[in-house]
Amino acid sequence: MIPLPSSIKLDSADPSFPILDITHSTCRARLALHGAHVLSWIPRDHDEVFYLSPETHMKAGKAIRGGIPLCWPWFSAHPTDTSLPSHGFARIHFWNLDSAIDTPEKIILGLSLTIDGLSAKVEISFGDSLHISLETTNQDEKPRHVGGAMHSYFSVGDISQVHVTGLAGAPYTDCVNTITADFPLDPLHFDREIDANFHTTCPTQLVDRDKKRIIQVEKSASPTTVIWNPWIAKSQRLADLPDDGYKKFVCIEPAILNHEMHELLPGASFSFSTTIHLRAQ
Ligand code: TA6
Repeated sequence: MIPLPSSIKLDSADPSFPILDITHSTCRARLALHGAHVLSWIPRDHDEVFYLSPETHMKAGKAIRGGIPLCWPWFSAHPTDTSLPSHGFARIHFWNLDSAIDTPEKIILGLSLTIDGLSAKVEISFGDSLHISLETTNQDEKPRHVGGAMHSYFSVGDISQVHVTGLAGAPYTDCVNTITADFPLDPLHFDREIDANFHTTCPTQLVDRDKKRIIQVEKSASPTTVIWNPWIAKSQRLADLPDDGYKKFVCIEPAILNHEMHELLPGASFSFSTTIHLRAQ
């Protein structure tokens, strides 16, 4: 383990599953080296931003339910080999912690993972806002196609009191009802399972009237934003989510879907990123 600044402690409650505990003047946060997975981010003067299932696995090889799962180097099912893990390798492997820097404005962590001829480097900045940039480099001798997503589970006070704006007019695919259309002008409310891919590069806002806050999700280099809430039946089917878990989160996911994948020539790199801001409503 590299030397850590005093603002970062290694939570060794489970030595087999290292978690970094961050206490900074701007925020508190927690990150698991497994998946380079943001578990928690509590900006100064705000409540917890992310939902973490009380029934999540926290062990090698199992995806964590909540926080920010990094889906890489593909999103959802692999485009050609369905025997490969859904949402890729990143979230089910331990990443190397390469750097940990404490500045007056933020904590900056650098982590890396190399697997199957592809190298990933993620930079995560915790401060008054949260920034994640995920860079892929093709270490293979042949061109490779790469996609992925930042599958953020945003904590909400009451699902009936939230809506998402910023999607007006965006072409979208409703994956539950297999409908493709342009999204209407009004906000997206949650009264059923929502699993939809919005073709937009615009920021989206999660407006939470219960918590009296607006979470703004900005992004770069990802053509799609996925919105997901499992609702009742799917919550009951997911073993790592309480039956009423759907009431407590909305996923807003900057994504590069399989049909949008980048072709990386040998040695080439590309990055995509997200920045999350909060403001009182
Ligand atoms: O959020 C989009 C999605 O692909 C949904 O279809 C749902 O499966 C969700 O990801 C969770 O996936 P996971 O593999 O973490 O259960």
